[in-house]
Amino acid sequence: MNECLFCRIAAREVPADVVHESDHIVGFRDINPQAPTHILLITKEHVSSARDVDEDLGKVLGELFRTAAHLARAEGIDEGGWRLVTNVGPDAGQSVHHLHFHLLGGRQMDWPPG
Ligand code: DGP
Repeated sequence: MNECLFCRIAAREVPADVVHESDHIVGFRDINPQAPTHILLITKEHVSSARDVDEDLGKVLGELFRTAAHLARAEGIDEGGWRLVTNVGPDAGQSVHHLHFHLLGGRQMDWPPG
């Protein structure tokens, strides 16, 4: 059995509030939302983090960015603005070692992040 939590969510072995699915990516709501909209976008293919992205993933990441923009419009956060962020490694606070992007919006955000 695959031990990766996000692989298991992508395979629908672990329940999640899925808001988008294609052949290559899945979007689902974060279990611990940090903003009114907090969606995680993951590649179905297991990649540990942005550190491990290779050229072959370029098309999938293009789709992921277009999906983020589409979901931002669908969530009604496009006008106010949104953030798309991926954490790599312990200093950034990466806790799940499967490439994912946080789509956050619906409130004023600070910069730099904490
Ligand atoms: P990061 O810290 O960048 O690795 O983000 C991991 C995110 O994953 C964190 O915001 C919480 C979320 N998360 C962890 N476990 C689950 C889960 O079982 N379901 C859902 N929907 N989100 C989860």
